[in-house]
Amino acid sequence: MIKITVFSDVHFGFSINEETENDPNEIIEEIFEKNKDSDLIIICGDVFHSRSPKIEVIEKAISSLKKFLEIPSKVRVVESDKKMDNLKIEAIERHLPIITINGNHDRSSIGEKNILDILDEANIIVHLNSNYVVFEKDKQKISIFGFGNVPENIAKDYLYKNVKHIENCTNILVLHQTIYPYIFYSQEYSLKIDNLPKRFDVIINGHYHSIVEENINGSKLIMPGSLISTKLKEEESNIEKFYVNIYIDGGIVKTEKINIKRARKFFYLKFSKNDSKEKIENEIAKIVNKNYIKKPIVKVIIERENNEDFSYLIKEFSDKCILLLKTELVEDKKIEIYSKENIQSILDFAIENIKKNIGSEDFPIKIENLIKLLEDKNSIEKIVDMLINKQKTL
Ligand SMILES: [Mn+2]
Repeated sequence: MIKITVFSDVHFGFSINEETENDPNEIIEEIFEKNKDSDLIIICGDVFHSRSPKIEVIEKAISSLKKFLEIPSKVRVVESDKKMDNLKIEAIERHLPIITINGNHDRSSIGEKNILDILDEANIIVHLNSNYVVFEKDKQKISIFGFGNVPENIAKDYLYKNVKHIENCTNILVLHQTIYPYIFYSQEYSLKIDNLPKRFDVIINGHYHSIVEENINGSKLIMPGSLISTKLKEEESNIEKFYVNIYIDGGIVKTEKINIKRARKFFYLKFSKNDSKEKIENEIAKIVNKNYIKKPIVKVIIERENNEDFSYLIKEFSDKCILLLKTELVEDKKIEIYSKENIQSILDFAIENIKKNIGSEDFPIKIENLIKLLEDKNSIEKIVDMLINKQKTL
């Protein structure tokens, strides 16, 4: 049996404050402790939060990933279209291989070296960029084709042009793209669940920060989700974090999602201008007064008509959560909302509103006529005369 441990969107280097700096490292530690019997590790992109991370971030990432390298490799390399010297092959066959691809965050421009290429050269990872590697263990062969992130509009064409399916293997495709209908934040996509390449036993996709497991066209589609929350928007709130183990035995593929205990929870609360301070405090307390392994991140958006200061909330809850506060100024507009059906034209809407605001009874000109006259610049004199009651009718 071959066991592959898959996780995604580590985002090394992303942190809200010092307290969250080690979140990816602690999660990887948890994954490592529970999966020392794995044969392969796959990280599906966004290993780093930026394409040129700071030295300190790289160091932290290496110290985290290095743990896996203490585990002896149980696979051997059968073939690959990736340029690999003897040292590389020796490294893969010496310690547990970590396969990576680029995400949109750690992708570099064409021809430019990238941090994952450097870690590959240092034999810490096996970085795939439109390459495949066939591994073998106990006479079972699996081919992994890694497709690093490309702009969404060309993803489908580019993938079809490059993808390689290898015969007599269990075939795994690793991606980091938007796949419709799983849209995370960008609306752009060219890949859909029903136009993914066929004949792959497993398709693993990063990018989408929440777990997905689906069977499509005879393939298992898995999106493990991210290890940490980085967008901090509503769609990323209340999401449990997972990694996935894939077991391949005699060509039969089984997957298992495992909840990450040490993932930091993220909550999002939005209050309208009519919500009282008490309500806001109670709602926050309701969320934070539970037991968490790590202090949760709570983003609080408060709508107000004035510059009321809510920063005391950050202090008040500082021992229970990391509170991210945003007050949004909203104007108190007294314009009535008209449903579309009730408005014949923008002009009718305007006339209606002007009438209401100036009290048309005392106004010397009918508003409808005023608007008509305004269309003709030669009428200005006429309008003035009517307004000062010099002229009574049109
Ligand atoms: Mn990501």
